[in-house]
Amino acid sequence: MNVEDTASAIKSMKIRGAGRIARSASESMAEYAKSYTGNDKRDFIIKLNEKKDILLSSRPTAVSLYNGVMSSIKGIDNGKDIDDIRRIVIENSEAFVNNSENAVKIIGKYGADLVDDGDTLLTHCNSSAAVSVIRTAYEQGKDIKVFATETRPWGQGFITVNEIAEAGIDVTLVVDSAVRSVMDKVDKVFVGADTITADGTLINKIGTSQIALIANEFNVPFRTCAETYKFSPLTLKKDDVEIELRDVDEIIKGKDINKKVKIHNPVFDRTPGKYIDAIITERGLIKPSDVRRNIIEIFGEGEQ
Ligand code: RUB
Repeated sequence: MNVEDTASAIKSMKIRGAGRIARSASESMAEYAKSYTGNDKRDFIIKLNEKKDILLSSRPTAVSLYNGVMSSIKGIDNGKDIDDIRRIVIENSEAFVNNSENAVKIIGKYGADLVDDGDTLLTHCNSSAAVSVIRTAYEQGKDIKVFATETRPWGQGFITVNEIAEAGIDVTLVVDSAVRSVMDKVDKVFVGADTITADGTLINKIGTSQIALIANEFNVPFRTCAETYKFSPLTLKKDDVEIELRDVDEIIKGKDINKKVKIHNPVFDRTPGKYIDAIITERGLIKPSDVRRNIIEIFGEGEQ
């Protein structure tokens, strides 16, 4: 898919989930590099930067999009000529997508090792990384049950329960407000991540922070499953991650509601690191307090 169509599919959530948007954006940069027919190296670099900006403006919160797109154009300024720049973008994109897909599998394994036979798990929204943990635990032969939240307003939980049921796992759908009433039956919570900030704050689907608080109240371990490209180098100096506000129609369409009522539709929230037992990454388990050090190791300390 070309860059413009990819950006529009991300905006309208035909492509959604932090990992998927990052991979599809990176792939569309490679598609653009393949299709470039000009003969001016400087023009090619300018156009690649314009395409980058189109993708980055499609959704504001998940840093995976930024990391995926930026890693696709890494080193283009050192490209010798147009063919060399094209090769750099294609190879970068292939490496990002392969590493991303592998990371989800590795996270599945590390996460599943934390699941015991007979456990009941709870997940929120639809996270490929969290579903990978659940599937892998089941494939390891563990007898597990899962609660999955509906995830208002968009209903990503329906995707999750179908994926889990298709894998043969016992799964129960609950509305978001039922989390506290079922937490006494839950042994472990696994959710995904859109962004992890340098101070170990998790930014994920709206409702995640309430689940973390409830898990904390019940002494249930709360873990987020996050490839390290969900870590934000942009937050090393300043944490100003924008929480996306989406169209209020997602909430009120088809509802009988007085015109004077104001509607607020934030689609992500922030969970402080103190409520997170571990971040499960392809590098292993990371404590929220170690995120800053990991960001510096992976991305460096320089200007982002
Ligand atoms: C999706 C969401 C997911 C994370 C992680 O929100 O919050 O938990 O993106 O997903 P939306 P993954 O549906 O609004 O994109 O593990 O697949 O990257």
